[in-house]
Amino acid sequence: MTRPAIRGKPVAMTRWFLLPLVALVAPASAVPQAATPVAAAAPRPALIVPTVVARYPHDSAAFTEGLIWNGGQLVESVGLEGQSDVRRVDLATGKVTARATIPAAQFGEGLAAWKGQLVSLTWHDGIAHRWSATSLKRLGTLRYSGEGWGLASDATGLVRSDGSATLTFHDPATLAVRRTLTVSFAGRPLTQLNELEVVDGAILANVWHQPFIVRIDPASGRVTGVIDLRAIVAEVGATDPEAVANGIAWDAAKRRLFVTGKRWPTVFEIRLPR
Ligand SMILES: [Ca+2]
Repeated sequence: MTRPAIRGKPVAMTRWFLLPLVALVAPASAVPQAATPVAAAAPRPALIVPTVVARYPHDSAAFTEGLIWNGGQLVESVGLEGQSDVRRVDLATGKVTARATIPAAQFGEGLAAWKGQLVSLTWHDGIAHRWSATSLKRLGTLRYSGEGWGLASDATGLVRSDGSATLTFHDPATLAVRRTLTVSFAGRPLTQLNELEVVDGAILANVWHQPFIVRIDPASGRVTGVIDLRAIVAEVGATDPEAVANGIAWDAAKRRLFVTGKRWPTVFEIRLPR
């Protein structure tokens, strides 16, 4: 591909941050030849190159839409109409130890835990399912407006993505909207935010169809870092264009970060540089 230019200069391949970040904010053909004043003034996010410290098996049929660490296991939300479920998964073996199915007409999406319960989204139905975290027994449903993509919990409630640059913070008991946040990358809104996880107060988000996880300041919405999954995506070697990175789980007790993707055969435990 033709290398785009930033601020009138050609992009050197050794300048790691330009091509991937340009790809995140706009198609290369749409990148202006000179940065806008807003973009020029915005701080450039840091590139974060993770180290893979362990690999675990993952169901290569699972269309991963949400991933969390809960009660000593992974819990995963799997999508597609007629195939959606929420499942508890043994990390070491990848075996499903409990499963709850989503109604066949619904497309399962993001998943988060809140006080002994799980909440899972659906893509277009505006229905969130509530489950017992331990048994996966269905406890009821809640309603929300808009699309459901990713979901995560922080100390105060739930945060949802919908494929746009907006994150919506919800009351965890009712899903009432508390506030919204526009996520910006180098001064521009960053869309396609997908699977979410809250790690040490920052929001991590997969960017759909990109081999990156962005780290978001929950107060300003600014992307402060980009976790580079390109080596992991290359290792997976998926040929299906929809087999994208879309699972992030954080084991806070052991400070382990797990990533996987749709139909990936592997869950990667990664470590970020300090
Ligand atoms: Ca997650």
